[in-house]
Amino acid sequence: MAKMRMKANKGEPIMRFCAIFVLMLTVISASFAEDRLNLPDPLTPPAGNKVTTPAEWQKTRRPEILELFRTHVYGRAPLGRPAKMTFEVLETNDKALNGVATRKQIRVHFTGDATGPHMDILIYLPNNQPRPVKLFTGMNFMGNHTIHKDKAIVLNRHHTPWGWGDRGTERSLWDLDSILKRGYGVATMHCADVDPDTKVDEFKDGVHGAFDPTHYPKGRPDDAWGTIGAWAWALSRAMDYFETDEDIDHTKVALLGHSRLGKTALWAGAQDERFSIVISNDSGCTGAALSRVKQGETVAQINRKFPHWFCKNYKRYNHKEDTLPVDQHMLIALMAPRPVYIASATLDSWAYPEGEFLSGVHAAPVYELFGLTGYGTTVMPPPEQPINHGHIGYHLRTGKHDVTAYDWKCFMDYADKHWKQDEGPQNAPADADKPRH
Ligand code: GTR
Repeated sequence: MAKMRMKANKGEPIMRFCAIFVLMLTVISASFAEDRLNLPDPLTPPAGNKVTTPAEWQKTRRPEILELFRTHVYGRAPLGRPAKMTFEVLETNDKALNGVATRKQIRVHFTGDATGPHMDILIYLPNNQPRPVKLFTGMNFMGNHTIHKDKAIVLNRHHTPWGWGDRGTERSLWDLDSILKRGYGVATMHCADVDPDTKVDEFKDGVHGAFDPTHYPKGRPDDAWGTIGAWAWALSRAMDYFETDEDIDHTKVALLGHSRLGKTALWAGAQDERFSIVISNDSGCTGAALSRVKQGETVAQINRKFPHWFCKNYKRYNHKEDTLPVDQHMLIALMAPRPVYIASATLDSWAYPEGEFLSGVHAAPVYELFGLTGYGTTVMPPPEQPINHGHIGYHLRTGKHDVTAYDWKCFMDYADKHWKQDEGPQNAPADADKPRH
């Protein structure tokens, strides 16, 4: 044990050096790239005048940008909330995790048919908090049963191309105990319940299989929803459930996701304004990172490797990022005026931290339209120095592509700040409005 610790200490300065070196390279190459960026202005339509009021943004420009993302990038979901969708309570137990939490497991029957596609929502609410509870929600990669060793979690056997996880194997990504300790609930669902993330099924299974055929009698259109579109749609169905649960404060739900599920969280948060805070962790290309920067993963690379993630139209922009009518800062801007948070990791050059940071910089004018501050700076902060006072937050963590306890701490600090601000001064005496002498 002592030996191991010594080894770790020796390696630490090297790791730190590598991280700083990679960061410096990133910053140098990005500032070079930024000079040449020709980003579309989120506030100015191609044919028309610059939007100057929040009302104009909400009424015309915001829907227009959403439509551009639907048509050219993520595709169009054929429906919103299915009329026949039902929620089945599989379990409610207020003695979960040694009495610390209430665990609920809810099955969403998308078509209302128990033999049709369904998604299980696993929910933990801290018992020491008054109801309704504020919540962090997001999808998981390997099944609800992987986020904690709790044996009561319904085993999910939907396979993804990246395999099958045993109980608790992904628990480091969720830090459940700390989240509950800080008074927040967690709700998660397995992305493969919704769509299995493969290109070989030709959209025959998951929710595509259930909802596509009658809508696409002449074959799949070039702007039909892909896998990320389906996952994002399902997050809104989870929100449909939260609205029905009196133990959950559905006005204070933070939506987050890591990597491909970070792209998903951003797309879901952009479309569905019921999510109060949206958080992207290492979401990279077609997530938070600007495509025109052309560093890290590019549009052509992502389309080649994951042709099923986005709509067919998106392939037209392979090696032609400059012709896209949008870039990812406009996706970030679609969260306005809600707080949005972007997280990167120093060694995650594939997701390109500088490109992720820059989309927040260029989304700021939309927040300013609402009288709000974005980051409040255009300078990328060093690792472990979060920017979290404005309506766009950011941190860079030392290390690799991952979600760690440090990331969660930053997300919760950010939520504390914004949600407590909304509530006004804490513990104010009942007569706080009266003059005090
Ligand atoms: C990578 C992909 C990234 C990212 C990541 C993940 O292979 O190129 O865009 O989404 O997978 O989801 O883990």
